[in-house]
Amino acid sequence: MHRCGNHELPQGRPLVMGIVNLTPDSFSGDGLSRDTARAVAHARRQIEAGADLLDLGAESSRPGAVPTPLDEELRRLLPVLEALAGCGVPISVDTYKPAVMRAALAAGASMINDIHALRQPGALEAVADSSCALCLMHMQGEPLTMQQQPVYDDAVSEVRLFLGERVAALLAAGIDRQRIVLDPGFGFGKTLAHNLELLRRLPETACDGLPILAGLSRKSMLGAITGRPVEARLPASLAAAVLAAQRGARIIRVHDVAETRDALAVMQAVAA
Ligand code: 9MG
Repeated sequence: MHRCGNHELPQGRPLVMGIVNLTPDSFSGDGLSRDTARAVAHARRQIEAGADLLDLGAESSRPGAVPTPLDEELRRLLPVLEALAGCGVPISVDTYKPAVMRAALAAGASMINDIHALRQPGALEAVADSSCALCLMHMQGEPLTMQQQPVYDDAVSEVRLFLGERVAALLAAGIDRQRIVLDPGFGFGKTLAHNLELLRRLPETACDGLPILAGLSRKSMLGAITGRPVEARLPASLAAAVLAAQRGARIIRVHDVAETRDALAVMQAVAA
């Protein structure tokens, strides 16, 4: 991904995307839905800690989550997005709703991060004429039920096939491939075994050399491995970030920006 709105992204090292969760979600202990000033302050701290990009999300996508109405998603998102205009780093907005995409782009978003990979009617049209980057994520099912019984013959080839089909749909809609980033969607309709196989074989999940975004921070797969509750998964999240970066992930989506930057800096120093 070389195009991200008007922003130049740093080259030569994995990029860290800081999560700004604007939902009332208490799962990862970071929900900031009710207070714009607190959310903006959190976002600014993520930038000071070294975030290369921010990802603002105003609808929970954790397992079991129910959809958020459009007006509520916009109410949570827009004041924070507007307050962060000109903050110096590209802002990604995590949404699958075309109306939110349009509003976010009008308010200055440089990337759309879509867990539905632009499959909603009108989504391709909402982003086609902009220059924003586009993250296409794989998910089996919907957040409400996706973890009930995920099934694959071969998770890696099915994720790759899906992402390849979505890339073809974007190219057919006239979208430049330089705008596209792919994501296997750790934890989205996957068992622990599926997630581990996807991480082991991460480079095989993306097609045509497109960049990969990996989101593993604090996820339940790390709880399943370590037995730790969500608030004690920082060491496991750092290990997962390094493993993903070593397998070529270009963007790592995390809650703990400074710690992840340090872990990746050690990895880079050893690799040099
Ligand atoms: C919104 N969201 C939560 N987890 C995610 C992940 O792993 N990737 C992307 N792209 N978005 C995510």
